[in-house]
Amino acid sequence: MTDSLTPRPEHKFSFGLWTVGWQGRDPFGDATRPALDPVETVNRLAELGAYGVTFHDDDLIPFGATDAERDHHVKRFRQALDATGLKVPAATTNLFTHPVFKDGAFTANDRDVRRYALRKTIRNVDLAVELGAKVYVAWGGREGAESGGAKDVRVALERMKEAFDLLSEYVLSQGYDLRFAVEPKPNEPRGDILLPTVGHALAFIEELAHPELVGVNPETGHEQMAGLNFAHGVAQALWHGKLFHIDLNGQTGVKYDQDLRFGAGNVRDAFWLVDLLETAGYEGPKVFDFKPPRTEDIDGVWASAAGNMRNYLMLKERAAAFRADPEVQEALRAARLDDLARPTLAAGESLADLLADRSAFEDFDPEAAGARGMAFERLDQLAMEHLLGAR
Ligand code: 3MF
Ligand code: MG
Ligand code: MG
Repeated sequence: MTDSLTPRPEHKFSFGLWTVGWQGRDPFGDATRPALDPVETVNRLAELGAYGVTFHDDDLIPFGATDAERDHHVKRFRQALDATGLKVPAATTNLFTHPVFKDGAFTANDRDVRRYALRKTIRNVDLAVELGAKVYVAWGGREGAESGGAKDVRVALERMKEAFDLLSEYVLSQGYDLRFAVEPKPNEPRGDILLPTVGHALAFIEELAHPELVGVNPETGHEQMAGLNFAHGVAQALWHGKLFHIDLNGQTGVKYDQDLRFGAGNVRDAFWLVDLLETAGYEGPKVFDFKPPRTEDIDGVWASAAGNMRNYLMLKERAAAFRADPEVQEALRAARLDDLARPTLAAGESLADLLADRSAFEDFDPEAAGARGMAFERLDQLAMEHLLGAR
């Protein structure tokens, strides 16, 4: 293994306790693996070269635990973090497993469920901050509906706003250095989930009382389940300054949520995503939110976990080679990416100047411009050759 393919903490790779800890229970079958002790997970992730670990409250502290049990679980976890140096860059709330959340949490029709969901979240926000988290992820998997009359979407969005405004007020009142990251998903487990894509979430955030405290946590498979281009969604989040966190995994097109390891599934989208994150200088944590398939035993779980990081690093090498190749640079110019980077009006030019510019319209030759080739195929073939290691 070459050194550049060895995961190290500075790569900021992180894993959810629920990922390697998934026991393989699915709608059709029972668990195929035993439960994994969070302390064992911390130790193994550190050995594999990860930077961090993230968790839902209930991954660490079983739902319904007493205060004494809670302290015990947190203490053991903290000791493992201290011993290994693994960080907790982010944390989140389980607002989807218990039957109380069957109709949602922040947007449940039942008001007492919404109040409980806020209290459960705030309790774990305190723990997240205690453990050093800077981001608090909010995935509203049960915020949605299976039928039209069951949810008044405009009213539910008002309740969702109320929840984020209250959470922001709490963080500000405590003086916490914590920001929220909304994780969009189109469906599963609900038939249709509110804030289904990165674009919906970005628009929602602008309606909040403290939009500066809220960004997005896009996930590969979630955007691809909606047939969307993940790299494009992430690029738009970056453009808005809203990429607070990212969940990476693999998915093969529009079907059930596969949660494959990163790089499996749509490898071309994975290549462009890594190229984007690396060239944009994204410095936040990169979380692998995958599920080791239920065919795997515990050795297969760790092989799958390691595969995420190695695939990222291989794609990073391939993307860097692509960008450094003089032929690619020439192909990028031929495809006129440099022209796209030039503002459409020249420096100092006004709208009136554009309107007076005959070369922009009266004397412009659309037939000639329409006949110009864009040379994108040559550029894409070069990308393919780098991706497949042919160059
Ligand atoms: C579901 C998910 C979630 C979220 C998590 C918050 C259970 O498809 O992706 O994982 O990522 O709840 O981080
Ligand atoms: Mg997911
Ligand atoms: Mg996720």
